[in-house]
Amino acid sequence: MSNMYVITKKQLRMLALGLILIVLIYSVWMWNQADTVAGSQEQPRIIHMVIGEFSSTTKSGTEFEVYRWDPGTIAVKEGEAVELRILGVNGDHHTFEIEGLDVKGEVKKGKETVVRFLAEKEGIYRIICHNHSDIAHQGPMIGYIIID
Ligand SMILES: [Cu+2]
Repeated sequence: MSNMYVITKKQLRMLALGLILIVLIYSVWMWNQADTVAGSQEQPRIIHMVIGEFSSTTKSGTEFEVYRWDPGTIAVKEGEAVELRILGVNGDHHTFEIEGLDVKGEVKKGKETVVRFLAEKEGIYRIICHNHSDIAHQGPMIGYIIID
C-alpha cells in the first residue's frame, strides 16, 4: 500500500479557482464591513454649500444684487455631527455666524471654508452673513439650518 497521491493539472486549477473565490468573497465581506463603519455616527454628515448672487436691474435702471447661501435651507438630525463645506463663488468675503450654535467663520472667493458643529438641540438656526445682513448691504444673506 502506498500513501502517494497524484494531483492532476485539473485538480490544481480547481484548487486555485477555489482559493481565488474565497479571497473574493472575503474581500466583498470586508468591503461591506468598511461601509458600515463609514456610515456610523463617528463620521460627520457633510453638507456642501456655495455662496452665489442674484442680481437685477429695475425699470428705472437701478442695479441691485443679493448674496445667497445655496442651498438656503438645510436639515440635519438632532445629535448629528455636521460638517459644512462652503465654497465662495460671488463676493470677496463673507463673515458669518450660526446663531445659537457658537459657530463663526469667513468664506472667501474661490476658497472652501469648513466648519463643524454638533446638532445638539432641535430648532431652526439662522446662518447670517454680517457683511450682507440686509437690503441696504446686498442682503439679506441668511440661510436656515433645521435640526430635527
Ligand atoms: Cu455675505
